[in-house]
Amino acid sequence: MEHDSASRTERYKREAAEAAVDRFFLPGMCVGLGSGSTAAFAVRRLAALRAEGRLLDVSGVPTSRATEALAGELGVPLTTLEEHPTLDVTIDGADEVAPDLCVIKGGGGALLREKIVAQASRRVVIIADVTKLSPRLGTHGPVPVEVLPFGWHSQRRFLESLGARVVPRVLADGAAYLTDQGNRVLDCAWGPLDAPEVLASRLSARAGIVEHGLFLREATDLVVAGPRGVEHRA
Ligand code: ABF
Repeated sequence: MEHDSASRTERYKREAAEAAVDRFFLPGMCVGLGSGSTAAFAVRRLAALRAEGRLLDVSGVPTSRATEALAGELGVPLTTLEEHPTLDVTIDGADEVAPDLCVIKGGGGALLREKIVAQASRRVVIIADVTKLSPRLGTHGPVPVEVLPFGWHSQRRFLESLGARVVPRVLADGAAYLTDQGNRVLDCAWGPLDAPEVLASRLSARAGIVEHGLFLREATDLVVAGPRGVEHRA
């Protein structure tokens, strides 16, 4: 019996992840392993299938140290983009998904490696629970922006000049949150975005901004789970 919406959402995350692994991971593949709690269900599904003797020749490139640790703990074979510069498919989560499959990612802080792995993949399957769906990017939350520690106050000023409300990401104890690369993350709230492409190009052109969470061309598929079951969109 599910007592609250949180447990329902967790079930939807698991259902979307498992459906995506079952549909898109095939024997012999080199795959991208996303970060966050939804993507963790995908890693667990791959491990479960391996325990049944399936997909034993699938190896994965992790998009974060946390994913690397989880995969290692579960015995999922890992590889690197150096060994496999092109991946067959990546399965990863998102913070927000628009109807045109543009997504916001980075809530988990892994956006740089996630975008590198996504752009190295022939297919990028976003997995999400129905709460992540959004009519327009920016409706639900901020756009994470990864910046070098050198000069990050200038980036904050720049982002505010573009109209964002900028919140530097910190840990529970108030210390600066640092990505796996040792960079800072500025969570930038613009509200619903009129022209995400224009914003993305302005962010990409700024020296000191390492990456941003607007993934506008990466996703090829979406597997979303909710009260009406699991749906695949391409
Ligand atoms: C990663 O996990 C990030 O790109 C994204 O921000 C986050 C989503 O986390 P969760 O699946 O826990 O909601 O994919």
